[in-house]
Amino acid sequence: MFTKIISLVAIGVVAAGCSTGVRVSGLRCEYLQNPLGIDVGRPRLSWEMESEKRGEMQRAYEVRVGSEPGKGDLWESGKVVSDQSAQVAYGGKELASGQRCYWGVRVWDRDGKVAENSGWWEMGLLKAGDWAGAKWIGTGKLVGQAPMLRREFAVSGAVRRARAYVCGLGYYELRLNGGKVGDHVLDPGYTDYDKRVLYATYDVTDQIREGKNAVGMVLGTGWYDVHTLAVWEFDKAPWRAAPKGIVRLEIEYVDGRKETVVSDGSWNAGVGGIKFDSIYGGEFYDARLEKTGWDEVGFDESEWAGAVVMDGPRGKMVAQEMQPIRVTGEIVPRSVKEVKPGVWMVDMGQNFSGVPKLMVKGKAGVMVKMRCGERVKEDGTLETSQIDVFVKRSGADQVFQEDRYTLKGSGGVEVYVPRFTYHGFQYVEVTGWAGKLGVENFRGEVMHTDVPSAGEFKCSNELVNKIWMASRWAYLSNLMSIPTDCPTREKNGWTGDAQLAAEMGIYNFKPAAVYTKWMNDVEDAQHPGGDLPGIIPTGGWGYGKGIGPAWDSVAFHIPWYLYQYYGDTRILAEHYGVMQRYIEYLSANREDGVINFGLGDWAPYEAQTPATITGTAYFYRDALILAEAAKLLGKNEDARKYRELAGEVRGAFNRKFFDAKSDSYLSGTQTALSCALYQGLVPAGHEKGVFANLVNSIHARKDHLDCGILGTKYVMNVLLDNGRADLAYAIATQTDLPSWGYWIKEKGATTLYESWKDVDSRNHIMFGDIGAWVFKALAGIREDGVGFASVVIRPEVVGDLTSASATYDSIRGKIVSSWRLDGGKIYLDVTVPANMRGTVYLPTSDPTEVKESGGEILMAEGVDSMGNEKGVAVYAVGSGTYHFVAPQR
Ligand code: RAM
Repeated sequence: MFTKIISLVAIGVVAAGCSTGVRVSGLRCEYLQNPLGIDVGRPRLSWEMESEKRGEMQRAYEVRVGSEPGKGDLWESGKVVSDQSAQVAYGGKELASGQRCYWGVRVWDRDGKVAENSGWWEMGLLKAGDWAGAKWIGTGKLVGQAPMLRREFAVSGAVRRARAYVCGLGYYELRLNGGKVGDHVLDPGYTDYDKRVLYATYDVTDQIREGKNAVGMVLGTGWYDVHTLAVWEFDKAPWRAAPKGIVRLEIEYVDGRKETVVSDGSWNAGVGGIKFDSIYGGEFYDARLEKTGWDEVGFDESEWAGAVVMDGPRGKMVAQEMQPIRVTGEIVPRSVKEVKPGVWMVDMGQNFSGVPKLMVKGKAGVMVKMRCGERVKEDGTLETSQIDVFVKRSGADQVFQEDRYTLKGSGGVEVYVPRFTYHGFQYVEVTGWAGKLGVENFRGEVMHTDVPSAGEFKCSNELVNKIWMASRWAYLSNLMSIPTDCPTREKNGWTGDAQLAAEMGIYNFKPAAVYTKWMNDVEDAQHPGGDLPGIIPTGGWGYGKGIGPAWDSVAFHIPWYLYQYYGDTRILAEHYGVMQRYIEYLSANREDGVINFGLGDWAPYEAQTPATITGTAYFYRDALILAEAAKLLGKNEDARKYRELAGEVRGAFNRKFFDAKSDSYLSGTQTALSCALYQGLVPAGHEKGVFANLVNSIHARKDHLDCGILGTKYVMNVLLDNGRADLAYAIATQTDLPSWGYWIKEKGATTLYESWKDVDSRNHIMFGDIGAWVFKALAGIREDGVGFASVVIRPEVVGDLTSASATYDSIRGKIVSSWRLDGGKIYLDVTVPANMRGTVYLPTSDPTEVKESGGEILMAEGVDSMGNEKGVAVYAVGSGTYHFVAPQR
């Protein structure tokens, strides 16, 4: 990327007045904070070192793991001289099911000062035998009201600790003594239930009491029992069966006795208010059928039958080691209007994934219908034709994103939140209510996999801020235990969309645990011959030559990003076989050295790029990633073989598609040119020529993109990496077709769309890499090395921008880059966390005039990145906060 690297100088200057204490924070186990239910045998630990001191590094660490806080009886790493602070694998005694492990880490700084901190993790149920006695139970009925299962049990003494291990398919809600257990919704995460089934672990110590207790479970259909029409035939999924659940409660008394309560034939089964639930359709709830007190002691079960013991799913039970889906926020509607007599429209003001919440007071039997969607028609009513096409096409008489609530007439305000469905929507069309409705009657419950935020961004251009914000909403709306394409029409784990959005996700959130889980799903989905489906999980649809490498490459790119951004080599090791089988599959299916099948630059504007170009280019990148992974894993023979294969593919690619005379690639589109550059396929000496052609083709479009989802990611990154961030910025700030700004300005978008012309879904993330680009380009925060051992801060001062700032919570700690222009000067504030190095590229007209924190500057030199750029001062820095001031360029 940068051809001239400046010699490093160690910087150890202590800014006056700063505290110099060293601290350790951010302790994680398998990317999670103090997790319950880990079933990885050797969990990996990470922490962050903190210090205000410049140039601070971790000289050594020591990890102790014990059965009690402060003890090291399970493992002591000893003092390890290393700056490693992530992916440190537990190396002690074999751990048992349910075992609580307390760990502490100690770090030594450069002066030998020590800091420490502690955390814990708890093992899940490691062996199938741990579920002994627990049976899968339900009502045995395929379609009908949501099953409710209950049982009472006695607790004979003071409880020291209690755990609930639970899974309910498709979805469950577990209840104890009248209250919900945990805060998960739409649990468990979606998997191929024939391969793998996720269970959750809850600490229920506080919900259990001495004496009589009641446990209950409600089951939804979810992805396990798709009984309504689905886009890709999930109603025929091989795993499909009637809802069922399994529970194991483990109670430990203060006096050491242990007791377990398990789901079995002794439970009773009934039904209540949920009359219908469907992942696509919605939920119907009749409050008159509610069974008040069913989850409490003393409920009259005389009308309930015995629970039916059922065959369990075929998949193995594994711990759900990722953040669950939660309700993460509540939206107050912007307006509620009567658009036609009796037809009310609720405008949430934000497109998102979740469910509407209804709060009304009225007579028993009144049914309120809520249909959710992303658009309204001219007459003000709901428009769903862009998202319910597959239902309409089939002619099926089926509801879509529709919730119904029938009042019980309690006399008070009745509150209804659908439990076993979710929708993508901004608008809710409400009918069936005779009276007036207002903002006070509705809320929007925002739902998604609850990944912590990692990045914040802000700049002086409001449009760019809005695009960034829309990308975040689109990403989260499409993170529902798997990355999805849209929260409406499909809700599917489209691999191409996920592959393109992964870096955006990593810059903005902490999705490593979700991706780790989803890579298992990818592995589960692969055919023995290497073929991968376009949607994961799949019920069988999407194999063969229809989709192809641009989508399937997710099996390479996501593990590689986890390695690059978090230093995760285990993910490469674990899924090495998937990559290898896929590469062998592509090798066997090339024609004349190239790939002639699959999807290409999907959802283009006008220019069409042959899929053979982008597909073959992914083949090349994938072979290289595999070769690199092989090298890292010590498989040298494989490394050589796949590097050679990559070379062959590169040769074939250029032979077939490259015209050396014009420095162009077949079709000459922005996507073709940027693809060759982005994937590193351009023959040496021709990079500048191809790049010039790309720039010209962008100018020919009046500085607009003319790409689909693949080209959009390539063009923006290639421009940035070749010194034309200004042109990328011009593209990013357009407001006419095709552009992100068009969606924002013309359509009032609050999420990203599926198509430039806005004819499809309004909540796709596949054009979303812009949400990573703003961090890389405008704030200039770029990973440099592996796992942020070092960072490059290289803000691009472009266009009308007068300021930009971002923070990024990397695996090694928080990075800050913030700049502003003022009075002919550029002010740049940079924070590099302890245990990280950085290189700062400061744009200035005069590198000799740079001041830093009012003090002497340590090193400045012009850098030449493409042989045509001057006016950048470059500093090698250690950790610390730096305030640069320099003449504006
Ligand atoms: C659509 C999906 C997805 C895309 C595929 C090819 O059905 O919504 O975004 O990856 O097509």
